Amino acid sequence: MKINWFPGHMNKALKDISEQLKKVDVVTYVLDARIPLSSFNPSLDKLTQNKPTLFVLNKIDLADEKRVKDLLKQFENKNTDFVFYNSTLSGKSDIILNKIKQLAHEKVEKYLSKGVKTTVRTMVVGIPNSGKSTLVNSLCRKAKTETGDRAGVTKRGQWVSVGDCVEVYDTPGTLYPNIENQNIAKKLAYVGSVRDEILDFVEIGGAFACDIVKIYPDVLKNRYEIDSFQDGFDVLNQIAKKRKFLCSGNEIDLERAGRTIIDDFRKGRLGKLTLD
Ligand SMILES: Nc1nc2c(ncn2[C@@H]2O[C@H](COP(=O)(O)OP(=O)(O)OP(=O)(O)O)[C@@H](O)[C@H]2O)c(=O)[nH]1
Ligand SMILES: [Mg+2]
Repeated sequence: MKINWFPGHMNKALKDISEQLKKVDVVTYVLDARIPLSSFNPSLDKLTQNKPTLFVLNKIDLADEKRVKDLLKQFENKNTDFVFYNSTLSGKSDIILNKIKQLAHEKVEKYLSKGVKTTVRTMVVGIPNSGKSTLVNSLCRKAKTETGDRAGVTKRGQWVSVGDCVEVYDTPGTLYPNIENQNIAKKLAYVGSVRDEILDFVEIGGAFACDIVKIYPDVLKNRYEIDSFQDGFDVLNQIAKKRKFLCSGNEIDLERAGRTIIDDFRKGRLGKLTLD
């Protein structure tokens, strides 16, 4: 199975992002802390490379913070900043707003020196389902944008006023036209950034099992009491047998086992994990 998902609304979104960027002082680039490298989108990187950028390592509550820190060392430079964040918690958004204003300090100071208060504009970009709209709602402390536990909820851009002289543009999650690196594509699928309907959950669940034990050897033992296995199918087989997942005709339901392991990962039931 080759994983690729680039629906028409994403192509439109990238054009709109390019247009709206002219009005924007700072880019707020939301990365999924469970895949901090694989959640970079080369199409977005190209568009936003000349803007000061705040990288929000979102979903940090589900991720392995130490591993994320090690991975990000390579990106430190003076025109960027990082923040680890959980967008579902309320009352923490000042950290983000302050960092955005800091990155726009040249503009803010220029206007202040003339005695004028200016508006700082930021655009929130990132892969689907990384939590962009939830972050925007967290910044304005109101549910002004639609959010949802699946890829592709936001279909068009939307300006939202956050108060205290900051405006935010929420954008649809974007991927890129051809994901050649299928290791990256699999990780995007594991975290829910690719539409679930195009995935084969036997394949993706089995692949996840094999990938995760390379980084966290005890995960399958801790959650499913699986001590050893031959391949991904064997893992799903063992889970299905232990949980008595049967199809009609009493056949083992491998698909349900595949969905179970992916769902357990997404909900944090396997622990705080980072896959890059
Ligand atoms: N645990 C956890 N869940 C989060 C966090 N941020 C967002 N979510 C959840 O992730 C899911 C996706 O959130 P959205 O804000 O709709 O994601 P999005 O990036 O706007 O998605 P698209 O519009 O499809 O691109 C929702 O179920 C949110 O509740 C976070 O920091 N931690
Ligand atoms: Mg959204």
